[in-house]
Amino acid sequence: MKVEELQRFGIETDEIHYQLAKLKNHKSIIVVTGEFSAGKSYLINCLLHSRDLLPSGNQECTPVLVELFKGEEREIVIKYVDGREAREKYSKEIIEKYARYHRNNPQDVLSLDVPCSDFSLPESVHIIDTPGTNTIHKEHEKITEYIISKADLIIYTFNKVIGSSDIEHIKNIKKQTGNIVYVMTHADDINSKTGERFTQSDIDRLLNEARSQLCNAFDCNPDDIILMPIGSDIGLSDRTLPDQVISCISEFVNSQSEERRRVAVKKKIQNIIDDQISALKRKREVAKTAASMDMDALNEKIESFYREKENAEKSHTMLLQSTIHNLSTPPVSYADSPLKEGAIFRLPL
Ligand SMILES: Nc1nc2c(ncn2[C@@H]2O[C@H](COP(=O)(O)OP(=O)(O)OP(=O)(O)O)[C@@H](O)[C@H]2O)c(=O)[nH]1
Ligand SMILES: [Mg+2]
Repeated sequence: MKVEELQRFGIETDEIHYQLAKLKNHKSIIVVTGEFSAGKSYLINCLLHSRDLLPSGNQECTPVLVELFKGEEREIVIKYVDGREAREKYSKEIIEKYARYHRNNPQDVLSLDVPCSDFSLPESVHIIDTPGTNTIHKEHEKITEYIISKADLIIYTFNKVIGSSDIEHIKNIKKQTGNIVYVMTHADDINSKTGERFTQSDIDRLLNEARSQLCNAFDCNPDDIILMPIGSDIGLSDRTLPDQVISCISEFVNSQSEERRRVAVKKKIQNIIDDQISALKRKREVAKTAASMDMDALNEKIESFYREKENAEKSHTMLLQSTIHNLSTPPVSYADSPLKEGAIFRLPL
């Protein structure tokens, strides 16, 4: 069965194409998320050795997605929610204009593509900064939710303490992926009790508290949680902690063997199909209560969908292989970025 044939069952094939193209292009999408002001943007700056690459600040700051990747710093692509794109000559001012929240931000910008010539992460990585959660800007949260569904790895940041709203957010992330690395930011803060910088034992105590919060909430083994501290300010000069985060990202990327990537993509495609089955089932319920609707046609659609799905499952590996092969000229938009065209149209903004 060809991917396009799934359209007959109302399945959004854009997303499937995107997943297959990502597999083919060996691209790793790493999404940095967490509550507003947790330190997401500053963490990325620290990892990329630049104090002011991304705007950061004490008030809600990042209003759009910012995708950073290895590339020549020639231009910045601005993507709009309706799929339009604009290109600007690369400059700090352009990043500042779009990636810092102010009252007059254009409302319809979804993301920026920012190349970095000096990129200290593995070459296949595209690291994405996101607007913070737990704010009054619900549209920002929608953008963040959307990009989390595309992530291979989530870096979940929190400022020293994990609160109940963090737990809620992490619950939602876990519905999409189990690949989460927790990063406790502000490990270089001043301890208000002592007036001195946090000592190693202060940091260990905070890490232990966060670990037990996560274990209690998700009923998991403490050893299964990957949790590391960072002080993004001191980290700009003392690379001990940032290097640990970079090693962790590199290890993740290296662990993504072809087979594992295939399994992950297969799971994502399966989820897309299962979601559509659930949607069809819901429609059937609505149809039942409405009584007057064409039940036979709807039932037939569901039955035939199940049949097709079973067949697809049997030959899933073949489907993936042949589809990847057929994608020798994939729609460039999906290969380039998770934020383009079809995918954007379906953003529930
Ligand atoms: N000393 C220190 N300051 C930090 C650290 N992380 C963030 N900050 C500061 O905390 C403030 C918020 O950091 P941001 O990186 O803007 O936070 P954010 O999570 O990107 O915030 P939003 O974009 O609003 O969601 C800024 O003033 C940063 O300089 C850290 O690890 N150590
Ligand atoms: Mg930010």
